[in-house]
Amino acid sequence: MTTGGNRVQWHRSGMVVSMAFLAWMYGAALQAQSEQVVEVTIKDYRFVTKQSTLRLGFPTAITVRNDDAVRHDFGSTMFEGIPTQIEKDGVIVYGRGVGGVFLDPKQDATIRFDMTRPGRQVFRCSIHPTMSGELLLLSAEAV
Ligand SMILES: [Cu+2]
Repeated sequence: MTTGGNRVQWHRSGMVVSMAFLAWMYGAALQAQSEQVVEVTIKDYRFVTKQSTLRLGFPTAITVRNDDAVRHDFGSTMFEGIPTQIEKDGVIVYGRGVGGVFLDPKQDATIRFDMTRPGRQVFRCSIHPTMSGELLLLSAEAV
């Protein structure tokens, strides 16, 4: 993501943030049991992904951990235009147009959103262009 939009939109109007937060709380309360989780570990300049079958339209949490001693980036266009929540260091940021998250050595983060786009979703590290990985999303009919 060298040309993407704002990576994380820290500055939002308070009203948008609180409405979004309420919406998220509502969603979390309803669907805490059905969240699908993807685990991504960054090690030796590679993305190692653990995922089960991912269904569209379900709340999804991508946990990313940087096990390397250098800074990495988990960036993707899969969040484009989708309300996305990023939790890092106990701080939750919410926005649209999120491009991804930077991770310092040994840092982790959780990205939550609703999967809505089928197919292969690529993610990359903008700091190290050779690093990339992908998720495969199946449509509901294919499950
Ligand atoms: Cu990297």
